[in-house]
Amino acid sequence: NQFGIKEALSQLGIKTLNEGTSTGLDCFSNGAILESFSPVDGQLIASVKMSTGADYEKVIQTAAEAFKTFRLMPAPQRGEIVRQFGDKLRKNKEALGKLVSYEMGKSLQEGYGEVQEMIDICDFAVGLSRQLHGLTMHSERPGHRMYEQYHPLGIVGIISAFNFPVAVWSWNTALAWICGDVCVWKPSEKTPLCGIACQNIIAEVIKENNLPEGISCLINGDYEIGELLTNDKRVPLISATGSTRMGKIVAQTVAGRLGKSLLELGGNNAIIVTPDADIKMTVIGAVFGAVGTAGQRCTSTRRLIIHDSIYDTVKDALISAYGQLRIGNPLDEKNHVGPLIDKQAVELYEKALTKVVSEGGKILVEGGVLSGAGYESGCYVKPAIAEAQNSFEIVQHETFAPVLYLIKYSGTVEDAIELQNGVAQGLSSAIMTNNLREAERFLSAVGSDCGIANVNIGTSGAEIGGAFGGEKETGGGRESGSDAWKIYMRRQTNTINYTTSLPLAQGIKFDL
Ligand code: UN1
Repeated sequence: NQFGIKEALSQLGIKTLNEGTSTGLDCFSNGAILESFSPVDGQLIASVKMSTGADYEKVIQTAAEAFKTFRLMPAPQRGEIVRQFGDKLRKNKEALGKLVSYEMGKSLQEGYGEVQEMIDICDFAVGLSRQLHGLTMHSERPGHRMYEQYHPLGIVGIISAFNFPVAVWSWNTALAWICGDVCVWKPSEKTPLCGIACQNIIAEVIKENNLPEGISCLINGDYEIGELLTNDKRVPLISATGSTRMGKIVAQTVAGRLGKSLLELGGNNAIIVTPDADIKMTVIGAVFGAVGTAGQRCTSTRRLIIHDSIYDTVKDALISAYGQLRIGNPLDEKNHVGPLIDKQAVELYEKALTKVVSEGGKILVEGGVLSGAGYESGCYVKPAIAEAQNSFEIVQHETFAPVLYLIKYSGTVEDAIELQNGVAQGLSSAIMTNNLREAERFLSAVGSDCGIANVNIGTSGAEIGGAFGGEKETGGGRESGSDAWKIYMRRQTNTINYTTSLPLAQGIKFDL
């Protein structure tokens, strides 16, 4: 407990055995026990009761009941609730950041960073609660007014992944709440305690404001409980973050009942390094992008597409930077890289390294699983670099681990862009160059095909103010900033006639 985990758990209301339900006032979970082990030290942190089908039914009814009143609360007042939530997050930033780091395994700084993203989206949402604007249009008919308005949608189902166990939930909820929706969250079964902690924080705000508890609901369990949510006609929007495999199932299920889905799926993000790149900046951006969160961000840098004229310089600089990485307990701020989420992730990492070699790749920085003192959980691996071809099957595939592929290009920036776009995913991308023509081409209609395209920064670390998401197999959804709020509302076009006659549109005459 040298890192204050016990205090953090107690501050966040985490017990040895937790109820995984709504705010806990009316509903209790009755399902099997889900144990949460830390990848940091392999210890059991606490357990959570999973939700049964009957629990799920109670939760949805509680949410539906809450929606009836919450949708009537003026949006700026809902913004005030989100403001109070942001304030509570500020007070709990240290404890929640620590829990994220301990349960998920990312570095403490990144755990705090994740909570900061939650605070930022709350601030963003508070402002937005006075700006849920529709347009007014000029009617073609005299004495008519036409405008559009946005109404609350209903219950928003949120399915989130282990890698951002708290932030992704808040990107959705902060917007959904100011929009007048209520939320039902199924967090990853790998990080259930982060879910309980968030729910405890918002439950306090809801109680202090005498609001119905169903505004924020939590269900814990595996894919089966997720399926109840995605199949449920009472849930008009499903926001799902995770693998492309999972996303395809969710998309088909939700489309089958003509519901809306917001998908944030896999990435296969590349940085193009042109002859005009600043090498020092490139190395910092690439190393953080590849080894930050132990390569488990959907925005992690997986591929570096490097011009052959500077290939060796970049390669040598990377090898030397990797030599300085300290791998170990992520709560200890002197370490750069923490563990992978679990042993299954370690296996996939090992398989990727074997596969890249079998396909003809060359290992430049040796990987491997660490053992011995401090590595007892068996989840710590060495970040690796391999020289590869973009066409390799393993390079085409997103491996959620710190494996970076170096790909050489010769010729022009167009050749590099073709490689960068030559994968099934389309989340994040970047170019390192001081050449204006190259940068602008990369950002043009014939440039990067990703939802995020950066110049002279890496692929990870998107800010809250922009819309976050990607194209192709990344799923097409957009969350957080810009006008991402619109998916959480239903749009209505209204035409009002304030005359005593009824002229028809399109000049149609219909005389009786
Ligand atoms: C994710 O990996 O699921 O841009 C989200 C970033 C973070 C969010 C990543 N702001 O890296």
